[in-house]
Amino acid sequence: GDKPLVYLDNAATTQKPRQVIEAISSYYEQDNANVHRGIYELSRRSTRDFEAARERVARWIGAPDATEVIWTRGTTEALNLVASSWGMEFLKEGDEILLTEQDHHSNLVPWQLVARRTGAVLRYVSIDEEGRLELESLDALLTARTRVVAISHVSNALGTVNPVKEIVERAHAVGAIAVVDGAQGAPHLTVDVVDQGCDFYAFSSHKLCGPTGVGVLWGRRELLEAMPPYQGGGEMILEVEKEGSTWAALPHKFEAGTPNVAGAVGTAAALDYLEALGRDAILAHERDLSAYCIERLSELPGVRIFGPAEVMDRSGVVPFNLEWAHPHDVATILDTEGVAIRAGHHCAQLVMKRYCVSATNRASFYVYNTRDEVDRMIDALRVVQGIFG
Ligand code: C6P
Repeated sequence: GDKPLVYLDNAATTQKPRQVIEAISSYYEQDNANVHRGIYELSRRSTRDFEAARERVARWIGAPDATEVIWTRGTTEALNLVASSWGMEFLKEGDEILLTEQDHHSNLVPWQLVARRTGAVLRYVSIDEEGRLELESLDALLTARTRVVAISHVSNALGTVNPVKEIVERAHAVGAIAVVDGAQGAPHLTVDVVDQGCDFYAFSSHKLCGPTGVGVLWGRRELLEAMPPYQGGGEMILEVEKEGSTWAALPHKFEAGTPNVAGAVGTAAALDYLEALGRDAILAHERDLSAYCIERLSELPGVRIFGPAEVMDRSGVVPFNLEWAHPHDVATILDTEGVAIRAGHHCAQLVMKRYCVSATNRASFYVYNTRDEVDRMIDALRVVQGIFG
């Protein structure tokens, strides 16, 4: 269109800074070779970049050791890895998996699949009017049969920042492991997996200014050691015999096939970029925009805003509905005004069901957004109001 773009769909994916694009093209121009295989200089360089990126990620999330950092295609694959490998090995009939109504499908469906195959039972933590997990119900839901508690650090459909540390402690108290979907956490909050105490933490590079198709699973060493491989292939074996094989050491046991080396390099560049901005500054900026957005939205008639009223309990995600216009119509008209927001169920249909809506509008902010852009969205919503209101 002829209107300058206002991009407010950062929870879906972020735009890429020049530093990231240049790191990727420079890798392809100068260092490209397969990793961990060649005996020649170029492959050593590629392997060095790939492993340095792993170290970079370890620092970003406070992982004690980079060999606990596994490259995946993204959050979705990371969570499927845990459910398939850990779940299929350690869950049995009657065991309980505790999920939440708040979670993204990628932290629900893999566990549903494993439950069907193992006979494990699914339980759900409900959410209150403001989109917070109902932690009072944890006492009843966490039992000696609970083996896994899977939660998100931050909800993509509500913006709620969850008290992960407290939930992890309570999961551990009954002997369950805690799996944290950090897709909306790692890009926005300081993450320290040791302090948080979780057993697994997953996130995607593309939501923190990095490239698509690459992400991370961090896992606690003892658990990763005890788990069988997720996929078989090159890179992940020690010795192959006709009857079976032995596995490579961590992290390679979980990295079958040629990895996304350029993706790893781009991820490291993205983390350097964000670190230079400062993680506290990023979160403060997002919260300022959320607060401003909520304030400006409240000027409109018939507006319903989802998620916690307290802005310190949310990140840069503002879901809202307008009584007088369907979210898909809102997003379509906003698009003609040059404003990109997301409308739909946000892969969190349990959240939609909880609030009896089929869809919501969602504005989500990142480091480069401004208050002026929020104003542009409000102006565009006035155009919608002129048509439907
Ligand atoms: N949420 C959104 O618009 P992938 O697709 O694997 O990179 O991430 C999946 C995922 C998992 N958990 C949470 C909390 C997420 O927000 C997402 C991706 C996007 O909200 C696309 S549905």
